[in-house]
Amino acid sequence: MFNPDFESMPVTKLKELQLERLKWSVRHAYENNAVYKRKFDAAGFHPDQLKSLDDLRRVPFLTKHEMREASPFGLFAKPMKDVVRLHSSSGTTGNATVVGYTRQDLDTWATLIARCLSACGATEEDIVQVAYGYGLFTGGLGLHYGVEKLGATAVPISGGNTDRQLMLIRDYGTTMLACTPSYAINMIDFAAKQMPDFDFKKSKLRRAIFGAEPWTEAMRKEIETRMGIDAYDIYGLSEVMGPGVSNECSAKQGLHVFEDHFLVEIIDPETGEVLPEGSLGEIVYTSLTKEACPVIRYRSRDITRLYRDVCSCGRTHIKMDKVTGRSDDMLIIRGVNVFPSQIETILMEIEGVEPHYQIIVDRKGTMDDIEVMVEVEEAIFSDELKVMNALRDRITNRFRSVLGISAKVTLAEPSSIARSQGKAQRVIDKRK
Ligand code: DLL
Repeated sequence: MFNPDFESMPVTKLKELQLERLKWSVRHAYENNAVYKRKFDAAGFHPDQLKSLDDLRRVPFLTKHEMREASPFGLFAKPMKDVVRLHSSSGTTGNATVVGYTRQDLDTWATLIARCLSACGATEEDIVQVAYGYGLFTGGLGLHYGVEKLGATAVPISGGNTDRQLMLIRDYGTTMLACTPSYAINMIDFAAKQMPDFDFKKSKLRRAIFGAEPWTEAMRKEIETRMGIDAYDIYGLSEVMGPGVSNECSAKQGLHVFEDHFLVEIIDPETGEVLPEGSLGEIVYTSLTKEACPVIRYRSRDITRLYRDVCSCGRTHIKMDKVTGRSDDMLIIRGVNVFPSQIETILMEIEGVEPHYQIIVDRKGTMDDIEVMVEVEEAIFSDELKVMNALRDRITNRFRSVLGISAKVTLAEPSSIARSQGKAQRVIDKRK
């Protein structure tokens, strides 16, 4: 562990620390930001009323919409002279949100990423190729400073330039890869097609830290087998900090949320009611130490579950399930709720199918229509029509029996679906 005192702190002590920090954070937001002051006043809440962690329920939620309205700097609680870096959310839904960091915030962030890398088994001996995009996106620079904080070696290549990525893995002896899982699949595909003499299994690559988008267990297995590595999940969101809000440990059963810096709740996305531990719902974040951009009860729209168990890694921090999607990614197909990740799981179980797919949603009259396009192996694509038809029927039947939806399945030629260098665009929603 990078910070054993904090990461394995007994839960009662951890809660005491959270309460102390929560009081500071809520007061900091109230006293130094006009938007928070207005919201708290309107809800009849004053920071003096916060006596226990449960009192947080009296505080109003902060929505993505409010964040955007306040953009660029309306939710800052420090003067610009103290803000040393800006980043922005990727803006997948609506406009991007701008976030700021003080020197202290950047130090906390780097420390939390160092914790994540350590949780994946990395040490200062590792050479970490940071293939998340550098720039306003938090992935590249976020990982970068964490690698340096750990004392490992950062290779700041950013996303793209796939041939160069592979050359550096070989020439620099990269031991760890940091990128989106979809970009890792892209690298595997590129190597197979364009660099036949490149073999991941002969490289020094041993582990990877993948995140920034949902990815299934089936996808993990696929990448681990093809690259000959151990792959871990890193989660985060710009509004709350960037990558490093939570990370998997050696147990690979859920992601520990760094509770000494973030307080988490699960709510019913429809009613806003706080749900008991173990329930599936929307995760809500409250920052406990952030200076420039505190978030108080921020509704992330990410859907997951929280639970505290005795983890084999020794960390005491609460765990969240792998995020399967955001509430706004959920497709409602003729009344049936489907997440793209459920479609991925089915596709990855079927032999002959490649891990490249896209989901197209449209509305015909009043009915939602879904088409799943998936690439198939070269040999199958050039095979007889009979083989193709049988494969298409198998996939269609699995969608019907497992998810209860009837989807049009299109088997696509190898390499015909756009490859990602960052976050993959899995869903094309023509209804919007
Ligand atoms: O994606 C931060 C990040 C960078 C995380 C690199 C991990 C690695 P945003 O661009 O603001 O920030 O997007 C945040 O992406 O609310 C989730 O919906 C999704 N997301 C991020 N990590 C994961 C993950 C970065 N491991 C949004 N699994 C979040 C599933 C993820 N979804």
